[in-house]
Amino acid sequence: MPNPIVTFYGFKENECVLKPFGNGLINYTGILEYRGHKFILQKINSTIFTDPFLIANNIHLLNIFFKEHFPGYFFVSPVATVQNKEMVYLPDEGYFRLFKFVDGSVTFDTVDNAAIAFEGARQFGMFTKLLSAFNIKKLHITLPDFHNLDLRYKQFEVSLKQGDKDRIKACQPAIEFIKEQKYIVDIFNDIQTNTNFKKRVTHHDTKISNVLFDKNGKGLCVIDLDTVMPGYFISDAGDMLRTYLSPVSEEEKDFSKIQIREDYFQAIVDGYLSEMQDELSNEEKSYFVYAGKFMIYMQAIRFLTDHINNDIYYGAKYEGHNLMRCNNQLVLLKQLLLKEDVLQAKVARYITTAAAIK
Ligand code: GN1
Ligand code: MG
Repeated sequence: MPNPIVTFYGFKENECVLKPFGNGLINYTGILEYRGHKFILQKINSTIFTDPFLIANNIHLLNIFFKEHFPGYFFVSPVATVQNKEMVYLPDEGYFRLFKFVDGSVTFDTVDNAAIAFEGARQFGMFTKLLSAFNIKKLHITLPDFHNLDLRYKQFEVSLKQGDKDRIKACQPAIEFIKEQKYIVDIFNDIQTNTNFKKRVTHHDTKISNVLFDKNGKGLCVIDLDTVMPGYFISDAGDMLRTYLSPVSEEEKDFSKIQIREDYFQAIVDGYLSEMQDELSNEEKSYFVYAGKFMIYMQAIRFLTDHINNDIYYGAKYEGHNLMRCNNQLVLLKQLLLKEDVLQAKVARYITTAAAIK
């Protein structure tokens, strides 16, 4: 991608080398080298984020808050252009931003030891906790209804009426299983009117690859702040459970490798609550396992809906890719359901009064 965008940062285009980086599904991410310095260049997918300046504005506000209240917190903010802009729009090219590459940092696509799960969870917990005094009303909604499970289920139902007939016929078992688990949507709807649940600054994409670590496996910071919006803790805790509990990711085709590792569950709870213990109500904590069900189920629905709609959202690298991802997530969900009681017992020590366990 020869890119005139770099000239906005005062770089000489012919001295820049750009290579794709990471496994993000939505935005283009590249690593840019210029005169011995490394940067991350991202092009925002503006079909999905229809107003990327809202993202830039949110990140700007968070940066100001951290600088003022927690100057020691490591926050990766975009590099400003020569004209002091944090995002660049070029009519024929799109929306871009640049970050300094954090030297010595590493990322993981899967979690290979429980200490990494603890650290990842601690980082996301810290992010929300430090922002507890930030007024959530100031945040723009970059993706309306992003984690609205009720709406995701309705979109799935619409796809069953309007989507690809052959694909629908060929994935009946997945459709049936999702319908059978609809109680997960009902619980979400109850949460929305439950006064013991609070909306906080929520990351909404807490997969392990969104945490930067140092070479010794210590968490440095969280990245990918495009979906930071007001939300419930079940979004963040749930996506950690979805992506740290199993040794393999949503891309794994050999489902026999999908497992729920109990010690990793404990590490996520301990890591997240090491920061969030005093923030969450007892009732919220009692939904920790539900959080995993919520996010795995929603991700399965999103992948299946996309498969039925001919892969218009996530795209597909091979025929049936999104159906495979959906089935992978459904196996993960089934495994979680089998261990629900054992896992819930691991949260109990954090619940100080007799809150009902969900
Ligand atoms: C997308 O693009 P990426 O990989 O950061 C998606 C998340 C999903 C994830 C599944 C805006 O995230 O919600 O959990 O794929 N982001 C958006 O891998 O839809
Ligand atoms: Mg993301």
